[in-house]
Amino acid sequence: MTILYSMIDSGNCYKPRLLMAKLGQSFTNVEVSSHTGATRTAEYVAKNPNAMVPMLELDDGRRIAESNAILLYLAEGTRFLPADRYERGLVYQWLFFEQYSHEPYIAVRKALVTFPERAKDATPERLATTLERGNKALGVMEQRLQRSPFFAGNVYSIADIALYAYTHTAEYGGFALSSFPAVGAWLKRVEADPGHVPIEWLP
Ligand SMILES: N[C@@H](CCC(=O)N[C@@H](CS)C(=O)NCC(=O)O)C(=O)O
Repeated sequence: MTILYSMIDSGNCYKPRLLMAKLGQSFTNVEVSSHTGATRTAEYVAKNPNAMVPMLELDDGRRIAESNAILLYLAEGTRFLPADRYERGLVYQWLFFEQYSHEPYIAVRKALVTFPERAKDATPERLATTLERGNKALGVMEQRLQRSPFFAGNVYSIADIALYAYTHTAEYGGFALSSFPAVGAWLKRVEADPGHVPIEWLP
């Protein structure tokens, strides 16, 4: 049985859960929470030296980490990864954008303001930087979504899953999604795609 090591309130971990739900792929979910230090135990670090979730373990014991790499692995040959070379290029573009220009600000700001163990890191400077850069990322998304229903073009792909994971909870981090109407409309389109499940969903 495929195993997903994941944390229930993590957007990065929600990405593969959402895709596997949509694919109807069966898996066992093993909760490994950074809140309790479970990502840093010797047993877990032996499996993932980067001490992070999510991590996927295949039936034969091989493992793959990094949420967007897991999405690419699972989406191979499905409707969630376009066959067209240019559209695939766009999927990669938005997956890299998510990790470099979006998640480090939008996900991190939410963690700073909502996770008690991160309160000590929530300095005024950090809160200001994450707000400014997160709003910049939302502005880039807004521009794209004014011209296209989904990130890779006309159809839903794993780029939408990757960007939905932390955008849909961005308001908990202090971002005003009402300032980004095309992003708001896209969130609804993502939720309307068949087989959508919320972040709390477990197999
Ligand atoms: N680039 C990684 C980031 C994963 C990540 O940040 N995971 C967090 C939970 S959202 C984690 O495991 N943190 C472990 C810790 O803080 O001890 C990915 O996309 O999978």
